[in-house]
Amino acid sequence: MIKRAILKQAMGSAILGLFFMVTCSGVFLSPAMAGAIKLNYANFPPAPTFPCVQMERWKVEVEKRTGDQVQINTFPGGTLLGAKGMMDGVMAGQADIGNICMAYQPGRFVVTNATSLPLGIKNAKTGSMALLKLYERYKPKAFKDVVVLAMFTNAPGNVMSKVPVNCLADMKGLDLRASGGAAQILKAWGANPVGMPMPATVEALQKGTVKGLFSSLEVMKDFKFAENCKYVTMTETVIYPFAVIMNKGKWDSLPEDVQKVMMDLKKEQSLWTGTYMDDLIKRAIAWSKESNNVEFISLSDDEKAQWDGKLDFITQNWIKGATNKGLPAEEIIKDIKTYIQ
Ligand code: 3IO
Repeated sequence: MIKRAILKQAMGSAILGLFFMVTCSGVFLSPAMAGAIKLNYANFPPAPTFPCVQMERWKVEVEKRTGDQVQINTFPGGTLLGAKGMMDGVMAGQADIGNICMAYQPGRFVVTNATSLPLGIKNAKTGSMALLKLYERYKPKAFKDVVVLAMFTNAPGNVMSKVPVNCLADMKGLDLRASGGAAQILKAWGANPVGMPMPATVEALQKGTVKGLFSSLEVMKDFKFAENCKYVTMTETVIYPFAVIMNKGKWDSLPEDVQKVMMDLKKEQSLWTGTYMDDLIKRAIAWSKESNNVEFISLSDDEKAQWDGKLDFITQNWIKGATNKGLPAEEIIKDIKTYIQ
């Protein structure tokens, strides 16, 4: 008993001594200490997918450019926040930083979701730059309680399916997964849109709840959809806008030099991600052909004109809705068209 008490006391003073050594040497107090600022960054899809690849790239750049003052802890795969709770979760401080896909809450991000109208965005690089410009120009209210760290889009969507789709007639009643505004597009083409975030699609395809999906083709590789979907019909229609956002209170607590590093990275990161995505699409197409013998179906000019012609009303409807909400809808569309030229 006595021995133990002595041991306890000795340990206690050793810890106390260590505490003084550390505090007196200033290690506890210096804000420039490595990793002194810790930020949690939440993401909803699995680690190998592009939203998480760009997250890891951002982490590395921020840690490097702040001289390791900042340590970013990343949480892919919905381990901290999921697809639908991302925006509110970051606003509430459950994560400091989060990556949102705006299509999952179409009514919430009216202005930025205009980039997902069928306006002819050709690739992710163009889409990403147009989206960021649109955001900077209109500073939509939806983002007033957060700080935007980057914005980017995926590449234009195509139909990935278990059955070949050669013409509009083949789309009739086909259960295809899509989210946000893309559901309207699939409906206009005669298909039956089934809404769910991307990560839920893996099981839906395996179980047969859906016969395919409509999105950018990198998912053929990153989610291994090529194992289920042996056909791709090249429609090259519409992108999804994404944003990386930070909790406002957390932002305000950061030193100015750290804030500057992040703001200087905003456009660069957006461009990096768009470029990464476009390259990834090329690799995913090659991989799908080589490893899974996927057949790529292109539409004739006549057929493509028919598909495109079914979508004109979508932008018109958006303009009506946005105008009713008091937004300069015509101007927003005109701006996007200019940005993507
Ligand atoms: C997406 C979301 C998470 C991971 C990879 C992705 N590629 C494209 C999307 C956008 C999306 O959710 C969708 O509905 O196509």
